[in-house]
Amino acid sequence: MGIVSSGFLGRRKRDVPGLPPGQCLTDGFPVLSAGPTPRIDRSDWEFSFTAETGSSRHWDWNGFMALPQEDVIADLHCVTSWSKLGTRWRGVPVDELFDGLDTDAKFALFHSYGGYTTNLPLEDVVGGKAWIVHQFEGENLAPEHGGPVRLLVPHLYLWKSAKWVRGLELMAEDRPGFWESRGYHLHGDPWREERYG
Ligand SMILES: Nc1nc2c(c(=O)[nH]1)N[C@H]1C(S)=C(S)[C@@H](COP(=O)(O)O)O[C@H]1N2
Ligand SMILES: [Mo]
Repeated sequence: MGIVSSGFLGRRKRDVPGLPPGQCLTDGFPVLSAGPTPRIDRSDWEFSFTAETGSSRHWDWNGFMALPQEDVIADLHCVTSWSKLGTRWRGVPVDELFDGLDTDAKFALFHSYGGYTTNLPLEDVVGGKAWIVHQFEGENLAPEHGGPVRLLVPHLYLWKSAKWVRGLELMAEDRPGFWESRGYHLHGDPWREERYG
């Protein structure tokens, strides 16, 4: 008597460790941008952090590079269904931007050069879960992938990792960003397939 497991073929791909449901592996690094690539010189680049109280802090390139840096190995998961495992980045933990700041805010909105935005619960960007990165695989981050710096939030779908990031705004109430106001999920956990709605 033959025993046929109906899920056998499909299961092989899904059983790759680190690959969330509905995702396929890629060795390439697709570029997904909603508009043209902004070109920002490091000498012109500035990052602004505004708290829900209205108080703000700013970093220019040298100030940002003087913050503590970390090397990060991360798996990337795009909602369009590709995943890329084991990528290497270097940058500043988002936690460092909060140094000495006491906040009651529950949500964050990141702003990019070019106008892109993305919203996240604050608990998803602090506690060692998110970085503002300027190197990919040991090289300066290429403009099409978000250089000079992008946000990296690897535990959520990649649309949350805002390229060309230039600001962080803390909010008492949640406000949808670019893709979130066009039907993408407010949270975006790839392990729960929080893709849309
Ligand atoms: N500023 C900005 N950031 C962005 C985007 C964008 O269009 N503009 N696209 C998002 C989406 S949908 C994805 S999947 C990733 C793609 O990053 P990559 O082009 O480096 O692969 O960037 C995210 N960050
Ligand atoms: Mo995406």
